[in-house]
Amino acid sequence: MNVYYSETHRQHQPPFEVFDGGERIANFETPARMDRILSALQADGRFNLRQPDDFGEAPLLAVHDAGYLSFLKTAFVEWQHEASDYEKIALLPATFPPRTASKNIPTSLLGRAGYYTMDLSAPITAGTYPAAYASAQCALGAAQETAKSGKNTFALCRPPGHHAGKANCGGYCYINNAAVAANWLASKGKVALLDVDYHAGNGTQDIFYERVDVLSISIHGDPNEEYPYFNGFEDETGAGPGLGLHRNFPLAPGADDQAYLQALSEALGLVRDFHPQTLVVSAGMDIYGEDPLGKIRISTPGIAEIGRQIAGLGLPTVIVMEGGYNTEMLGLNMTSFLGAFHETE
Ligand code: OKP
Ligand code: ZN
Repeated sequence: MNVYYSETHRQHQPPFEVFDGGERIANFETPARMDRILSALQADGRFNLRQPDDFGEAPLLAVHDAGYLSFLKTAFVEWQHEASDYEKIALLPATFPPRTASKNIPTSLLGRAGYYTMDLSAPITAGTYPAAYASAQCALGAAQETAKSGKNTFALCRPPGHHAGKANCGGYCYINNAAVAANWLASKGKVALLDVDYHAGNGTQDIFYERVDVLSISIHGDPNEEYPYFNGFEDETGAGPGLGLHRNFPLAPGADDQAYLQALSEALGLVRDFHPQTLVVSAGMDIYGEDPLGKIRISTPGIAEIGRQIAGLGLPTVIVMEGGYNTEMLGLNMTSFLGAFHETE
């Protein structure tokens, strides 16, 4: 299986995030995550690394707001002119719009930063835009190969993407890699996007909520209890022409392999009924029982079985890397997930 990967992700290494309670802590989303996956792929022997072509900015602009992307691109340099020495390393706003906010987008940098940011886990550093851009190119490279050959591909994306909406970053995400790939593929035929990361894919939901040509489904920790809190409820099912074409499967804290596989089987039924030409999977390994950010309890064999069930759809599939923060187990969990996608190629 070909794996689309760029070393450019290393330019993005935010030194901190701000946790609930206000503490600055080391960022959970690290380059070391990729190193673990790369060594596991290499040890497995059935994967070939590929550098993606450069598809340019147009496919990113096709899912993200132009003002948002231009903010992402220039924010760090602008920040250097106004930050104190302590703050220079990363731009992280602390003021966010309430529901009654004006339609105006403030002209100042901090005003725009608050407007385009969802939380305190997406600091913008010097290398953030280049890394996020390269990450999206990996998803596009994988999508292109799958479209051409019908083979399954793996986009080893970092930073991840599924919390990035049309006009927001947040949750370690800046550009929605899976959405960029799914939208690119949608010009060739219907696409289903299945998000199995532990956290609800609110950015993906935002992007495809009214679309008829993309079915989006997310299985995740119940947003009553879990980040990102404000999307991922069962009653959010799409809007306008896309009504019925978004689905959320919230799982209770402590959910085990069996509970997960039951929700998955219902989700896969919806995918089958939609008759997509291609499947995009947002693959987050933070469903693993020992993940520091997760509260459900999926085992490594359970992760392999989830992969097997999805691969059993027999659809040309682009697997896009999302989260997973038990760095030590990330390599094995990811190769376990990918295992079945070889056999059905
Ligand atoms: C990104 B992805 C927990 C705060 C969580 C951000 C989590 C982002 C997860 N108290 N902060 O979906 O894996
Ligand atoms: Zn996650």
